[in-house]
Amino acid sequence: MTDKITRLNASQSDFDSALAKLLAWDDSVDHQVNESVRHILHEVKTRGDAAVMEFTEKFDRLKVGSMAELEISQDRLQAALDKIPQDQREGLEKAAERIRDYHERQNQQSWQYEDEDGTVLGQKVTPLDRAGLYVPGGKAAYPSSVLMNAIPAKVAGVSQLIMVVPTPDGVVNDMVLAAAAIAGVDRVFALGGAQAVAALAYGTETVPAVDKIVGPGNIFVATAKREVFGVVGIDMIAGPSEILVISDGKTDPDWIAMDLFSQAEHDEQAQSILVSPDGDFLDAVEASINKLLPTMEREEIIRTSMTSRGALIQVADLKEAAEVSNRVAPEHLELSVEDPQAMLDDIRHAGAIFMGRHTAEALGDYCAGPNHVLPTSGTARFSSPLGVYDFQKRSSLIGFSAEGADRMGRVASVLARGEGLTAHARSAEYRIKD
Ligand code: HSO
Ligand code: ZN
Repeated sequence: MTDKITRLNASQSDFDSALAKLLAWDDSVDHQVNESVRHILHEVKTRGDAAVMEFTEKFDRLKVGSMAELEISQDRLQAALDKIPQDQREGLEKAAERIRDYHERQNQQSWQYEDEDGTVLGQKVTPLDRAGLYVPGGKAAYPSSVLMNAIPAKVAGVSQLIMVVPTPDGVVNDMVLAAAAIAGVDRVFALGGAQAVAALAYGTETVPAVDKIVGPGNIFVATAKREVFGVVGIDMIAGPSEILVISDGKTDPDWIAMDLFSQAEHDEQAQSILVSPDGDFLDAVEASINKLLPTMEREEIIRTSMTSRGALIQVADLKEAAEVSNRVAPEHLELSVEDPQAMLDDIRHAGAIFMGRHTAEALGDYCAGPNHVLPTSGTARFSSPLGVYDFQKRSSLIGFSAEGADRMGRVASVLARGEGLTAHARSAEYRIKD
């Protein structure tokens, strides 16, 4: 390795600023991108299918005579499922089963209770009517992400799940279509970019408008999602993948190096950090990194990610390791230690926590069961993995008995008059017994 991987020590005087510098990344939005996304959104909103077809021809070099040609039929999804290698089909099916089992436990229940006046209060849980799932094309077209986004939506009870996936030059990814078939996606359109987000948000003659758009995408997709937020819901704006490993120094250094690579290989901006109280172990992992890197298919991406955003951090003990991790609030946190349960109380911010030496983060990406759509860039401080609850909403239930209306009507009347809102007050007062 020419560039060395950053080495920090939590005891160094400038550790705070060194850590802050390490975590910073450029997420500034390009003015040019904003402009062109706004234009695309406006065109699709006002001209519907015609604009979507024009942009698809321009950006994906895909010319069609009608929008219907851009819909990928259920038969085509089934054909993709039949076409992919048997081991891939079984892998997707096994993963889907585990993801479904896990997410079924997240289903929220409606509830009601009655107070002493016989007044009923509660919360009614309702799935979204329609959700849209954006699936990127090209090198980030992950069938596993189709499962991770689509299954919670279906478990939540979403009646129509509409997927969009760009097919530049008409090239489709059969594994992505197979995953859509397994997850029970209702309709699929060969669309991408800001025009696909616009079609889902505003609806066109052919593409139904959805209530929420989920799924990752490039800068155009992310910008479009930001712009349509409010018209529809969105999930989150995903940053580059991250992993932070806390090790007690007793795991095979090759395992740890490969776990760091597993997120570094996603892209050059991905971030892989190892934290350990054992300085010799950090040396051993660095040696493993240098030994294993030339064997990697994505060597250059991993090298760039590891040398520009990776770090090996020495701490005094596992307590301090947890403190450093909480400051990073990583998307993925591996506790590669003897007793991970004992560390849990100290861990406050992480998208997903992988417990123990045998728990490679990669298994969580595919088939453990929990979702791999996780908060990135420190947002685990205030947000959670994608789940069933992202496809459900809650309505409050309020049903006053005559006694309740009398008692609480008096309270409401006083407060309403205090706010100077007479109609509110009188509306409550009509129901007060004389
Ligand atoms: N680690 C990625 C998800 C993924 N990995 C998909 C492999 N395929 C985001 O956390
Ligand atoms: Zn991954």
